[in-house]
Amino acid sequence: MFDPGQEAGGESEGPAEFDGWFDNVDNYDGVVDRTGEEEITVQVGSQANGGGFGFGPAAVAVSPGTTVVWEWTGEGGSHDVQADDGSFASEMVGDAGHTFSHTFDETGTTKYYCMPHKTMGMKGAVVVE
Ligand SMILES: [Cu+2]
Repeated sequence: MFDPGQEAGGESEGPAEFDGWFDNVDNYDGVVDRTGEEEITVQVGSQANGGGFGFGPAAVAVSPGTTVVWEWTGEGGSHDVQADDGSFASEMVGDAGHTFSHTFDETGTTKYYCMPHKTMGMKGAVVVE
């Protein structure tokens, strides 16, 4: 029979709900507040998840209208940035200094990941509030 194990309870440490999205993301350290800025930068290929396989920071909060610029570190091989809901997708590249940007106009949470390293924990989220 199915064993529910230790799943009872739950975390409620903030307004953002990620439904386990960050369970295997070892550089997730809460939602970093970057609200009130027109443009912010998130690193692609931060040291995490056993190598250069993280987004840094993994989760950020921004204000509506903010442009998020993902900047490749050149670590961890080739990466991409793909919205879990399909709302944006970058090309797959490995070059340090490459950038991809997306402007978030609507409030809500957008999860995203790197396709080749998703199962390793290369995942992030942008919370627009
Ligand atoms: Cu990657």
